[in-house]
Amino acid sequence: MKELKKKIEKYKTQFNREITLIQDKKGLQELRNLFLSRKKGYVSLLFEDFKTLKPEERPEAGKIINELKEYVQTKLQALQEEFSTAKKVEKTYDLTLPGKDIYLGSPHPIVHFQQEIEQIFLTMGFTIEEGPEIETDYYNFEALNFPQHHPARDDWDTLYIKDDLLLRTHTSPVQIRVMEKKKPPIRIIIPGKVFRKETPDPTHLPMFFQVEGLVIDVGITFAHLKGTLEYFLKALFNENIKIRFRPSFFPFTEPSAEVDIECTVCDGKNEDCRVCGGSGWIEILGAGMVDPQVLKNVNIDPERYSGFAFGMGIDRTAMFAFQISDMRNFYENDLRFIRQVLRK
Ligand code: 2NL
Repeated sequence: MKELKKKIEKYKTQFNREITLIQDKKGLQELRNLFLSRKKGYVSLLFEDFKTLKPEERPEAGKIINELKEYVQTKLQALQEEFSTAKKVEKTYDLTLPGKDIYLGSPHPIVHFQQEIEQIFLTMGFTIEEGPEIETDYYNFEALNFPQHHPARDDWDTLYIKDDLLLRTHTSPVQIRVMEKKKPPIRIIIPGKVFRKETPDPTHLPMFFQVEGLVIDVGITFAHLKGTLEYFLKALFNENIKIRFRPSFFPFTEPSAEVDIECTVCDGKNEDCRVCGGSGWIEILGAGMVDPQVLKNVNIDPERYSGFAFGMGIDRTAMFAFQISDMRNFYENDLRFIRQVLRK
């Protein structure tokens, strides 16, 4: 009897150890066979021992053998259920569902719009140039035909770093730098940041983006200017957009013009239109024939060469294109704004 109790203890310990090692249904069946198989299972063997016991010992022996049997059965049953529910969960996976979206970012609306502009000019054979954002008085004003202390400089609301060092107020200094280095033919655009001393409001910021363009060659006329800008504006807005040229003045071009497009919001039909103020036209570009003095300043012979130039605010134009009423939206970094696919 004592031996029987010891054996039962040993089997139970063995069972408890082995059940923790089971990985699958096959392992479960093997353990069941080891303990409960009718012929050679441990429980059956215990009942063989039972037969050798004295009659008075048998009731207690029978009880503890049966306890082990029940213990083994219950544990195996529980494990079996665990395996089948795990399998059920596995079956409920829908492998056709799309994965979780990982947000990878998107181009900022201004960057996107700038790239659209660049693409149109690249198609026309222009190249893209860049230059410094901190400039000298010479490149930002002097070379562009602004006389020293001339009131025209006041229109540019310049942010000065030192007497002779400033934040560029337009990207024109890059054109000057390119013309100093390269001889015509020149066909370039310069997109980039420019800076003005402005208090932020819906249509003004102290930093914004501009794109300027320059073409210099033999025999360039105002017709080339008109044709190029017409092609550009039709590609950027739409094929049927109406365009108008008005006389204007810039120190660095002569003659100069301002270029308007028909209001894309009201088509000139709403007297109270918030976008065009009821005029039906939106001012979009400044342009002109490069002043001969500017060509002289960079040692290009104005008797031999002529050219045209233009400038456009990227933020301002993007506001019309996307119909955004406040320029500050572009710089508030609200992802709900930035992530919107604003065009195409
Ligand atoms: C505007 C007007 C303009 C230019 C920029 C330019 C540059 C050189 C020589 C001559 Cl190096 N002109 N640039 C010409 C006409 C207009 O910009 O309203 N910009 C936002």
